[in-house]
Amino acid sequence: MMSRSKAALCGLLAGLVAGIAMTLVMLLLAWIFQIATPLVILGDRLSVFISPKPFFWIMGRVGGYNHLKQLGVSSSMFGQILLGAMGGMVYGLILRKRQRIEYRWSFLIFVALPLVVSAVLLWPVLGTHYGGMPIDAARLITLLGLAISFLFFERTLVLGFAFLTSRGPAKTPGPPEFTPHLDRRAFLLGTLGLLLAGGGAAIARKLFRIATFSYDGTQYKGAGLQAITPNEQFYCVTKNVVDPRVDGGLWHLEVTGLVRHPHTYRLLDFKTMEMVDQETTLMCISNGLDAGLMSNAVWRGIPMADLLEAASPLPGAERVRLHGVDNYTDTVPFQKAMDPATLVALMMNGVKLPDRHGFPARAIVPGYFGEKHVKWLTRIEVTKADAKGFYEAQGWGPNFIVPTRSRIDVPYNESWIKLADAAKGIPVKGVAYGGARGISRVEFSADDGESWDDAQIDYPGTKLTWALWSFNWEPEDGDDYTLVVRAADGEGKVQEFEENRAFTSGITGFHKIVVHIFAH
Ligand SMILES: Nc1nc2c(c(=O)[nH]1)N[C@H]1C(S)=C(S)[C@@H](COP(=O)(O)O)O[C@H]1N2
Ligand SMILES: [Mo]
Repeated sequence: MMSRSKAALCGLLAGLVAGIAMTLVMLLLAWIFQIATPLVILGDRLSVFISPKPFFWIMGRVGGYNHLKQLGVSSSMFGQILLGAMGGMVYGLILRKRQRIEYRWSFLIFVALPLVVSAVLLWPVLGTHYGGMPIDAARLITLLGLAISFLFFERTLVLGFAFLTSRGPAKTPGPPEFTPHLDRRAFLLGTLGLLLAGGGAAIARKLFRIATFSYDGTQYKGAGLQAITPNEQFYCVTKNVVDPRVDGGLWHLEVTGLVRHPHTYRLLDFKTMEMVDQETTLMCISNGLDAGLMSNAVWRGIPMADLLEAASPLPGAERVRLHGVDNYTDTVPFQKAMDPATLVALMMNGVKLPDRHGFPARAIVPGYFGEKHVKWLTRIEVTKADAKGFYEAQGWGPNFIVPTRSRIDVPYNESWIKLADAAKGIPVKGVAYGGARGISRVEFSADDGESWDDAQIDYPGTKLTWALWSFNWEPEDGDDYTLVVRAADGEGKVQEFEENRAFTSGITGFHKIVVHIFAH
């Protein structure tokens, strides 16, 4: 019988290599078939348990959402390889006592058991497929992917361990101890592990290149801002590490839940349906007073009410839960879903939705924070009052209606401007947004809100969009000025700092900048 430490060590090495092989398989499944793996959906699953305050704290500690995602993926990767190595060690110790384990036992322990455990733990996020497979099919595909990955782990472990510890050619009888023979085998298996790790790293690099890190958090603001945001510059927020790139043929849209006639639409079905064009502004709930997580586009789509009515909602329908193919969900009140301005949008500024903005379909819910505008929409589920979505479960809200906000885009904060250059006035410009209430008035102050003047509305937009404003400011002396803007929504209500509004319902207040006018 081999020594305990040797059995453990051989198991550890075989488990380590098996863990690496399994991770490589997962990366391949993600890269080739766009299958969801624990590397990313574990993060989805866990993040709903972190409420916004600690979430921001952690995000601050690791340096932003992108770093948090990278940390999540890399720790999942190292975690599962470590777990694999430990599993291998246990396997080695058991084998030492039993000489051999029947296949059905190793299958049970290293394939069936992890499959059941991960199915239970990851159940709510299994219905994910980055190629746009419908949720129920995606759940099966994800499970299949897990089964294949675990099978690779099990085979690599069992064969690797046998390779390390087998007696080798019949001519060298006796117990396998640390012989040159074993050393060579350990070296070979270790080399295999390194090769697999290299392959994994290569695929991880490919995935990294198409990951969302390069564009998640894109803002739109500042000089050059246009009334309609060009698609390439539209702000972008995503929870994903790699965003879906939906195959229009695989994808479909379901209308389910509390309805008499559930319905499934294919992309082609929409070709013959009546569409509306609607300019609508979107703003993220976490948009800071001076930030640009806000943009405006013309969306073309089908009123959600048309799809809901065709399905005949049942009594008790109080909310509608919208599902993306990326397991993202959010809810809106049933009444809001039935509002004629709530759309299932298929086009953005005259072209089909860009992938990162939700191809082939996204929800447009005017006046509600960006969260509700679910991208890569694949299911519209009519539900009862207590239904919750991804960020709602995290603890955002309870108020998701955009409060009136305004921003100064030009000049920039901390600008230095010569008094002589200000003789003809300094153009001050910006945006104002009143949710789905429109903007009726914008006022400007150059003295930190002591006195106010009416700004000019250059682009009024519609009730559902921002307005663009400007003011020709003529400072008389060299001084430091605090410029402030405030807007009134379409109902005449002036924007204010809402003291009792939780930050999880979006912040309120006034955008201020400091401009230095100097005489010489
Ligand atoms: N499926 C899906 N929809 C989503 C998200 C997401 O991560 N997945 N992010 C939401 C958030 S937080 C915002 S602010 C908006 C951003 O939309 P945009 O990237 O098209 O500007 O999409 C929302 N819809
Ligand atoms: Mo957002």
